[in-house]
Amino acid sequence: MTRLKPGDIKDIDAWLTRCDQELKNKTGCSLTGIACHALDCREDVFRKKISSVSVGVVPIASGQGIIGGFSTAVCAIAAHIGARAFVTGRHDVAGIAEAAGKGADVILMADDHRFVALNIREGRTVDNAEATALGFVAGLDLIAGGLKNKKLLVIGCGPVGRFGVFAALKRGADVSVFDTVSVRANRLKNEIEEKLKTSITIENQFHPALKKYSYWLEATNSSGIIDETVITPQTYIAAPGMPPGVTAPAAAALGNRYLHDPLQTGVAVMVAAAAPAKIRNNHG
Ligand code: 2YC
Repeated sequence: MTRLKPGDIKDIDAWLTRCDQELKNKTGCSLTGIACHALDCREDVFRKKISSVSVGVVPIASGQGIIGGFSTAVCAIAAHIGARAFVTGRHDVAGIAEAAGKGADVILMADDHRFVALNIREGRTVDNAEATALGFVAGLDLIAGGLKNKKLLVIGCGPVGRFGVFAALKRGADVSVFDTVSVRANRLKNEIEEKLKTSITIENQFHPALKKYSYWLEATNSSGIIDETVITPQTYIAAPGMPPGVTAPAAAALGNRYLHDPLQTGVAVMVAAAAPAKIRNNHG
């Protein structure tokens, strides 16, 4: 799992104000709208109810330790979609106890291995990898005018790519996958056949594959693997991968056909998905 750097998240507050406009230009939705689209819940009802949800963000000092600005950024995103969010003064177990003592319904915390939203009332956990995949596939669905029957290439069969395949299949996409480690792609193909009784295609060569698809979910931890030479006017990319797999010139060439952020989409979907069921279960 890629570990964010303070430099990746230093402008979250500024970005959040700018992002809703950018997202609306691209998808027609704000960050809250993307989260609601990802979870198939009505945004108007969600917006009314989310303010009743208390979210405690707990810094975790284990392993490689606390990332400067991480908890503050996570808290700002949770507040931006309307939750009552706070960062605990204490970290680790003392922080978890503090959050619970302050009435948090949901606790957000990340160590070196997992980043989860834990609903302590319902005993439910939402993982950042699944939430990120749901959010970026929802965004791609919006910028692509619907993924149903569209051929989609998922690049990277790690946790985010794997959840991305499930999310895209659920939206009716015709999914293919590529991974530099072929056993990962094969394992995912077998899992999809077992669990969903449907098949996905494995692409074995990266650049020849890119030429065959207009819709890509880039979910790798490889920097700069997609440059402007492979971008066409028909290319649409949702790119949760960190560090960014799409170069700056390629992102400029894509314009509104490109979605990427280091944390916001995943956290917005985590908070929405971890919110009490009465808030989410108002299907659009
Ligand atoms: O500040 C803290 O509490 C640290 N323990 C946070 C560590 C986060 C490690 N994970 C990452 O940097 C990213 C996540 C944002 C999503 C996947 N990896």
